[in-house]
Amino acid sequence: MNQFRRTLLALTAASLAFGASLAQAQDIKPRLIRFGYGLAEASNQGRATKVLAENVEKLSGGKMKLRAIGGAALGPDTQMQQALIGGAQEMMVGSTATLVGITKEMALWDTPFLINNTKEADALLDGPIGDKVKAKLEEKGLVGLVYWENGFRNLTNNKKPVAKLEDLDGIKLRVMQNAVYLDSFKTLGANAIPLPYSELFTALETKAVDGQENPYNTILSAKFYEVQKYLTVTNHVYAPWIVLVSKKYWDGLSKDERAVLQKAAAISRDFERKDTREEASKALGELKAKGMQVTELSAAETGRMRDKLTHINAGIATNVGMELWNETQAELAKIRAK
Ligand code: TF8
Repeated sequence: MNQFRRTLLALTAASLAFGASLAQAQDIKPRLIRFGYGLAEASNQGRATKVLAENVEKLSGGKMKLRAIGGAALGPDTQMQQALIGGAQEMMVGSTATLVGITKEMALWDTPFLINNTKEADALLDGPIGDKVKAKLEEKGLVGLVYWENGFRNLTNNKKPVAKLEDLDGIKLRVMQNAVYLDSFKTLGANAIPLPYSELFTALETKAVDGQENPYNTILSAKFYEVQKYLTVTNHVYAPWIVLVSKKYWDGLSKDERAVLQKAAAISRDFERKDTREEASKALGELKAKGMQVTELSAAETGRMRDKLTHINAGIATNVGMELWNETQAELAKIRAK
């Protein structure tokens, strides 16, 4: 063996030993994490969950395993949140809107037309305001890791094309279990009915409700186009998802184990937003191809809708606190000026 090869071998052996000792130095135990989510496996939520699981496993040297349980098999968002608080389940991803009963500050993200585009969304959610709202979860027994994108919500129904506000009159519209959504759509004239997501498809299919609102991605992946004829492009609110950990579980993890979850969550967030945006950019065309009749709201009608909904902002501001509300407006002004 020549000198070069001998040196190379010695170096490789040294670096292997170093790597192994690093892995051992890390305080990571074998862990099984049950991670629940509401959408189907073949959805943006399901795909990002897979990326999260892969990275938890990789970053922990195979010691930590995330078992993904989709399709609301562990119950709707609100039920999983309680399971996390009680320590019966370790992790989940779900809507911030369904968290408002636990942490009132989450209602900030329900504000109609608060966020205009994805650049604003990322800057606001990943900045000081997003952190502040997330931090409020801890006193309630939850740890918020990252925000994923659910997206801009649009309206579908099976009764008639909705081209103006008055068309909403009498439409039985499923909304999330959230007071702001309920008030918003009542204000707009719909007969708003709160239902958990897990009951939505059946409710549409059996005509218990006429319509619903969700981002294009979900209308597509949940096959709402099979039971909904009309889609109106409203973009009335940007809705985030949030990745949560049970605080009880979190408190029992080592620093290294927490770092694994944090790092993997950040990777999953970046993947999820990119994936969701790519899908959303193509989804409208696909929904049309599936037979949905699409109505674009005129600027004047969008303006009327905005004006009507401005009335509920005062209520949201009171609920989340005037200070947080004002800070949010200031932060948005800063983001928009950039
Ligand atoms: C809804 C939401 C859903 C989420 C999901 C189950 O309409 O948009 O995407 O709750 O996590 O309920």
